[in-house]
Amino acid sequence: LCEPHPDYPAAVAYEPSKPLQIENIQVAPPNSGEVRVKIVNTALCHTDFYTLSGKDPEGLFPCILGHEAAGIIESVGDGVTELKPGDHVIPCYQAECRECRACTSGKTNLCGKVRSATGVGVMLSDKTSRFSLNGAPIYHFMGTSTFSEYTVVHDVSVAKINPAAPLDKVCLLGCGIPTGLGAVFNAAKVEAGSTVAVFGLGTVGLAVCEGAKKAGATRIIGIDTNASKYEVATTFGATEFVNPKDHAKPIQEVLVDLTDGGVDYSFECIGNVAVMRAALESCIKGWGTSVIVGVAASGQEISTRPFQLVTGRVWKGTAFGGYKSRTDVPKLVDAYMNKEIKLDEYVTHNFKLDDINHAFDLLEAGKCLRAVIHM
Ligand code: NAD
Ligand code: AHE
Ligand code: ZN
Repeated sequence: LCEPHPDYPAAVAYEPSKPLQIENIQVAPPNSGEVRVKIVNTALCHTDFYTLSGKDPEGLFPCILGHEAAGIIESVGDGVTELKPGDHVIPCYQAECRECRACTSGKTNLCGKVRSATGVGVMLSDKTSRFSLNGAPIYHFMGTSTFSEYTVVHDVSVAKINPAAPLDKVCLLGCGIPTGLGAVFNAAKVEAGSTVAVFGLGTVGLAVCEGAKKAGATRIIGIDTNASKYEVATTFGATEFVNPKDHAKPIQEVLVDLTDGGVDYSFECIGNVAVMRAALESCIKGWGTSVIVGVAASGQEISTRPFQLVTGRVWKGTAFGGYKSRTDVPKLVDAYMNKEIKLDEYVTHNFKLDDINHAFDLLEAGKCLRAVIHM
């Protein structure tokens, strides 16, 4: 199985803000501690758009983007014992080695084992890429690079899932939906009866709405500058909406007035540092907690008056909703199979890999939630 591999299509990002190019690339066999995965479906997340924009300090070009996918193991490298060809998997940008200080702390999902390599677009064992085109290397992205029919990932970054699960739906469990749900359950720990504000009603924000509803929040206020998001957000649990464009005063003042002093929990799901401040300052004095989920561009910084924190508000953030990838992603797949969480409702478009640039255009224009690519 680990023989030289014929060429297979991938969408290559050659330069910031330029359309991806479909190329037949070479994907080397997996090295020790690695697996080669045939990607069946991949979706696009706003973070792919962010890195393609050139604003990600870890963005390297040429690279193969993509980190929200599902597929089947094609071959495994030496020393890989827990995965075999034929296993259905979700590649995860958060690894889980179960051995490092982070994994054994019981306090975080931010495994440290392969992060130094995935941040610079290579594999850990030899610090090189498995992707090339006519001998020229192409960088990996987030340790996943799922906009390719074949990809190579570290074995500690692979969640093995129920083979009965539809890959064109559970691919979404690679990023956005666990992030939103986990922001509610793991980061904020929203209680029944809470008032919640959700800034940004893309897939991540809608998953926050879904989680908040499940947690028993009674008011779920959706805030988005794109009013076309409100109707769908209602179906995910949002109970009311505020469009910042309809108000002359700062949005935090609007929310404080609407909620008798501020919300119990707020979530920033956009990646805008001014909105992060507004989300914090929308919280109630004494206990209000604001969770940063959005990813802001290189060089951006957050600020607020320290008095906001002195008076009891809490500012925190979350990556992948705090979920441990290999342990929790299979459980989320089972939750979907048991109809306990939504996935189908987030898929607004389906495309072939050749149409991936159109999917990027729709995401940027706010006209889609998740576009799923069928390889
Ligand atoms: P998306 O593009 O689908 O949704 C963003 C939403 O924000 C859109 O509905 C847009 O209209 C709205 N918006 C933009 N500017 C606004 C403003 N000033 N005020 C109010 N609304 C505004 O994106 P997504 O895929 O849902 O991702 C959301 C964010 O979360 C991105 O920054 C992404 O990079 C980040 N993200 C973080 C994690 C993590 O682990 N922390 C995981 C996934 C995504
Ligand atoms: N390279 C980026 C990092 C951006 C970032 O914060 N990424 C999120 C995931 S976004 C998924 O859509 C994350 O989980 N980060 C933790 C990690 O270890 O990367 C930048 O801006 O520097
Ligand atoms: Zn993502």
